[in-house]
Amino acid sequence: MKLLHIGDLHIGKKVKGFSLMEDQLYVLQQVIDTASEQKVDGIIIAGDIYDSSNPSNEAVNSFDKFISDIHSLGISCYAVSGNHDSVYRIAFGSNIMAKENVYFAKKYSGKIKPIEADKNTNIWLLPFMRPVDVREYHSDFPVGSYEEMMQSVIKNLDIDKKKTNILVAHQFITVSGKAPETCDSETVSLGTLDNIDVSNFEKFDYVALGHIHRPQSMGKDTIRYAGSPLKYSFSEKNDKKSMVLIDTTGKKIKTELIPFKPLRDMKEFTGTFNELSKMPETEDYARIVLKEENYISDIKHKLENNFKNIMEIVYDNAYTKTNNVIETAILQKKQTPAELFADFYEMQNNKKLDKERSRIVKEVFENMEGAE
Ligand SMILES: [Mn+2]
Repeated sequence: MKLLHIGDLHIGKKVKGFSLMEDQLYVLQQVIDTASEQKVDGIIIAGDIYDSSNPSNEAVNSFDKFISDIHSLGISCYAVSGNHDSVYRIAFGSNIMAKENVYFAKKYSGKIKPIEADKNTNIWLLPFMRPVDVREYHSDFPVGSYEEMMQSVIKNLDIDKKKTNILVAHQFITVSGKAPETCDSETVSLGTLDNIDVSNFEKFDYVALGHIHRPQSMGKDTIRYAGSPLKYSFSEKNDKKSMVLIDTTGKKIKTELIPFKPLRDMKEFTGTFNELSKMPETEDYARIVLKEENYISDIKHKLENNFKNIMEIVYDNAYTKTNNVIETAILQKKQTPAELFADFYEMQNNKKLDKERSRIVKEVFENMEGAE
């Protein structure tokens, strides 16, 4: 079987107020084109289909077109919901659509049956889950952590080892405690709370993961985050987004990364105003790092001749450098709001807050606390 693995579409996502719908339709079309060129048998969508559990009409309409296009190719679709999706809304009509080989994972209810993708291949669809979603169905197993949740779910699967088993999941996976490379556009919890070690997936021949937006394998080639099809933050400016082509026909599963070409890239441009205004015109989403000591009025407007889609402008100069140092210093100290204000006053005015002013500031903060 040949399958395409994608994930974290976040259809309907806005970045810095820009709708990316046109960019999203552009990359979804590449999925359809690749599926057709490569003659794949199905497309796996590993969660975060939408950016919101209550997606906009436009987002729903775009996804509807996408699954209709997949269906028109005469191939299957295997999709799960992510932490951004509503599992109930994603699974709406799933029994009916399954008759047309469009499969959506339902809310977990204690038992999962595989989808027999062909006579040798079973595909297991797990929606994004929290321990609370599983606990009531597995009272015989401790389900405190995400790891225990996954162990109890997998323990309960009737895995036929003679077949190729593919798992689709949307979770935070680690390799012996090592976390995947994350970026700013994901919603992941801090710490080790939702970690699930990769060793729990030994029974599967391929694990199609979603959740992390940077494409990467987890310990071995056949356990992968597809990554998002587009950059959704400037922390991803150097990322190469791709879909995974999986071939299960040989003895060993083969994977190949097929790059996405964005309609507009997301890039950072650094320079003085003079340098920037000599740069070639671009439609790419731009973060401008302006190396100017003095502020330039109406700068966005002035730069828009060259940069058609400016998402962010920041100054890199002596003032912003010291400010960053000051901000970090403030964050490291534990101070009351009144003490913080006194520090700020001193910074701005080069003299200490006098007694009378201190009294007023203290009173203001006390009143604010009282009002809460
Ligand atoms: Mn995501």
